[in-house]
Amino acid sequence: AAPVMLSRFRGALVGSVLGDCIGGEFEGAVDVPLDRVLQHLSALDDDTRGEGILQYSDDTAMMRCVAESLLTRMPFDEHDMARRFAKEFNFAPGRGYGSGVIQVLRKLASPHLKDVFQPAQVQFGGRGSFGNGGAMRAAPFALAFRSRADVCKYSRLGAMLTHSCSLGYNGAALQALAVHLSLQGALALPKEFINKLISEMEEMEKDETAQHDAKALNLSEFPYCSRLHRVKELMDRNSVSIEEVISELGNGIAALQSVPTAIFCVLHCLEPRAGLPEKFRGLERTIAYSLALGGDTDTIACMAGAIAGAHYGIDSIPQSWQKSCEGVEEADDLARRLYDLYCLPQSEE
Ligand code: F2R
Ligand code: MG
Ligand code: MG
Repeated sequence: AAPVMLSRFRGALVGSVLGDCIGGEFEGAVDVPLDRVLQHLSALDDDTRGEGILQYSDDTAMMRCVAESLLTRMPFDEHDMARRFAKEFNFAPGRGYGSGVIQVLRKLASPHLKDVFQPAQVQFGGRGSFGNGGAMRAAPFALAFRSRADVCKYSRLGAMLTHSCSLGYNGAALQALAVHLSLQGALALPKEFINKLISEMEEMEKDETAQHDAKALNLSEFPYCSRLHRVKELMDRNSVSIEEVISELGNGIAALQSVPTAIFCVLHCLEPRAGLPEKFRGLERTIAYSLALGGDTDTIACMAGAIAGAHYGIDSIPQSWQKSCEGVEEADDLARRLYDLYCLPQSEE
């Protein structure tokens, strides 16, 4: 039976934290043999290792700030969200933040700052960051808003606090939309799921700024659409190697090289896959597969974990995995509170 909505909400945020904590082991690794991934995952079943042994990183730290801000300041308060990012960074700066975003987070801490979007706009010589930091924390936007238009609008704004390049904030919107559609059960029809994402991104990438940024970075005119078409082509193939996924979609720290990849991981693992244990259910397969790609594994697994968790629900996540990861209980609590908020009438704009 399809999971109920509350289970999907909890699955989304807990899946996101799990991907971050479990994926952290391989972040930056070039070649990750599948047996090393399986070894890492089977160690999670070892009861003697203690609870919360795998720590979360910036992905979860910032996701929590987004969720808390949405819960207290609906629909969106940029000053509140910026303040939470800065406070969290000041409290725990060693969570593995990107080297560029650190400068933004320091500036956001200033009580004299009037325009909270300004520090992001001066990053990288004024081009802004195209990193995946906006996308890695985007899941709560899908849980807070019912309409697709609101999910897009606010996930982009939330990302712009640190990522002013359209590749950065459009990547965040793509991730939030994927979680939104997954919550609605759209992964039951995978082809329709990907087609919907492509048509949403076509609209977003028509935008003048998006066209300008794509050109300046020497990318195709519609960079996310073109990656999502590649996802579709890979879905149609009987067998796909890890090397092909990396060369076609990427596994890097840029949003363009990781958000479509995370979406592919979820789609590819909807069915059992050779090399992955038969006892693994969908979310376990998705996280295992994300890790085997190497590169930005915590973030790809975090994003794939959120989309997959929204599809399979909380009951599909092994207790041993949940116990091994720091911050699962807090994520579960945030998901429950966002669900309560989601159930209240929302104003139509
Ligand atoms: N940063 C990491 N992992 C590597 C180091 C971990 C840590 N220092 C340790 O070893 O303990 N992971 C986390 O960062 C990613 C999200 O990054 P975010 O928030 O997007 O940061 P930033 O700095 O804005 O962008 C990341 C890098 O992308 C390149 N870049 C971005 N925009 C650029 C542009 N316009 N021109 C040129 N380069 C650009 C830069 O190299 C940035 O530093 C997640 O993986 C998270 O887990
Ligand atoms: Mg991280
Ligand atoms: Mg990462």
